[in-house]
Amino acid sequence: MDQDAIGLLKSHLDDKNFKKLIAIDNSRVHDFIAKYIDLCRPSRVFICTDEKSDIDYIRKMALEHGEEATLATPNHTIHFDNFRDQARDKENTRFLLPPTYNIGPEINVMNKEKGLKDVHRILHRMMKGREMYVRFFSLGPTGSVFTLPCVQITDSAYVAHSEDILYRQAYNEFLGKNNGHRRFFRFVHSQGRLQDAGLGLQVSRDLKKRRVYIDLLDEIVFSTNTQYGGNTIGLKKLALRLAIKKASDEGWLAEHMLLMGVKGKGDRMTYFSGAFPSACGKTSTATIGGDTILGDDIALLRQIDGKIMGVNMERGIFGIIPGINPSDDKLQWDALHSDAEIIFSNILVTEGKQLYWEGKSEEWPDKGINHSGDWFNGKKDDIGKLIPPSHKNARFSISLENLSNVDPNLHNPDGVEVKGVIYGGRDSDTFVPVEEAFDWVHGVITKAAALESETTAATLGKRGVRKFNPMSNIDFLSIPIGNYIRNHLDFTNNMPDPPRIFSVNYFLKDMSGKYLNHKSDKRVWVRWMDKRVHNEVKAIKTPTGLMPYYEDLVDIFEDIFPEIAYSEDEYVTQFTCRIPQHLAKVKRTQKMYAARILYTPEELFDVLEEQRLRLEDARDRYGNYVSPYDF
Ligand code: SAT
Ligand code: MN
Repeated sequence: MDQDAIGLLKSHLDDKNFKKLIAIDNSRVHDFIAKYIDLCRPSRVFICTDEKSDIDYIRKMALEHGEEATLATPNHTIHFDNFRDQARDKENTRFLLPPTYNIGPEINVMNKEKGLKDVHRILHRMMKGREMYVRFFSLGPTGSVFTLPCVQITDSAYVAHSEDILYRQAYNEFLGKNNGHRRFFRFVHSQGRLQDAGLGLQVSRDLKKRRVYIDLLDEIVFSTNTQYGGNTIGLKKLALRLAIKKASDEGWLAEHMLLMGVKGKGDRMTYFSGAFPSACGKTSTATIGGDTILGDDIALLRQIDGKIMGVNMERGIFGIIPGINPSDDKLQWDALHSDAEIIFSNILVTEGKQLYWEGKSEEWPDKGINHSGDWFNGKKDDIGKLIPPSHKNARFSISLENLSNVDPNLHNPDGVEVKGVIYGGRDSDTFVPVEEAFDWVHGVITKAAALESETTAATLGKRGVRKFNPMSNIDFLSIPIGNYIRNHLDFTNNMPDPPRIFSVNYFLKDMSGKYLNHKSDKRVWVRWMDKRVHNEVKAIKTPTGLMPYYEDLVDIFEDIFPEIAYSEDEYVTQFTCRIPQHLAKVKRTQKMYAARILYTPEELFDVLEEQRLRLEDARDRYGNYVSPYDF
């Protein structure tokens, strides 16, 4: 054990906290904490165990320090982020790597030495006058082959509190015998200097010094001068980036995926994972009702005994709130109106500490307080844009146990067997609402590696721009994209019956720009996928994959939504194969991989070329827009 580290800890921690820390027999833990106490110079250090009293203390501090405020419902609190700190900051999120490393031009990399210097300079004395919170968690269920131990250091009680809702506590795991030198992911966060927002809430002020730096090889992430969860909650997207690298080294997958159970015939339960970019329907798919949820954002997958097993890396939802209403999102609506512990962020607080988010009801309130300060209907920002009551990326954090459809296997250390994998992006003009790939390789390449999505409010910057987003994971990829695709291709090697791959598109529009799907239709698509997995329905072979028959969809609609008459016209409009758009997409994808992607597997080009030929052949025979009845 490093005596200097112990000495430093002893001089900075009070007796009680020192004892809690020293009870962990892992010198890496002590060294890590000592190093960042020495750098950040907090006035106090709080070691948070899994005891209720410790967690209550964090909750209390979040209120006391103005990071959260109480609301009318007990256990509900509101948090604001700076008006300009409402989403992930892609620009300032960088992987720190030595110059010899090349992970490709699509990934934002910075020289490690330079980055460490920069962020260490920012962190120097950054916690002066503040309390440092130290928390221990497990990504994935504890006591499992999936377990990834983590330690978070932060001076934000909001971050520490959010993690309590979203992750599995693991101080007791760290106490376990033979911990020795066990490795763990490390996160260091400081919100920096603060300023007043509405309700006396304190928000990060020095956004120019906002950084999210990921030291990939040492498995440590730094985050400074920001509060938005996607930039600060270490165990979420910061950890995903580390997990992707680790998974790649060890032969498993860490994915930006939901995990859900779909109820089929009798009480059959079939598990699906699904990748969608942020704000493209992951959470709403996992909470559609009738089915069960294990996770809405990040899944870890392993091939074990010839099966693909999956777990949720998390145990809670950091969900997007605008648009949630009682008819489309009943499960989430009910949970949000229960007295479960919830942290809301960037939502309008009205008279009597009530909440209003956009889409909660038709009418906006006249006034209230939100992340822009005092708000009134018609308020504009400094560039003249109307400020809605809640930010488009306003969120809520809640533990999954509070959802009525939580799956009993949520914490099962073995995970669940994944039989189908879904890919979906925000695509207004190309893919049909649901389609199955011909096989694993075809799916990985044409549905996952070729995935594109129009940008949303989950990241800073312009919305609605079509972006290349393989496996919906591009924002988090920490390895060369070609290698990542190779890992997917190889993932089901030696499996006689790998999971089926499907694409869904909730955002398809007709030529006049009208959405062709209702929000709740996704229940039907999921049900169809379940039937396909169990070979209960046949499918139409088209150039891009296997599409549903009208009759099968009618049966499912009738079953789930007896009040809706699903017409043949609707079906044909939705499932028409749009050949020019598909050909353009193939071309974009070929070009992208040829020009910009490192280590693209050769078969990617073959599979795309085959798809192109099938499309051209169909166009020659049937024209540009082909009804499913023609195939
Ligand atoms: O911003 S987060 O990455 O945490 C949430 C999301 O965008 O999926
Ligand atoms: Mn996400």
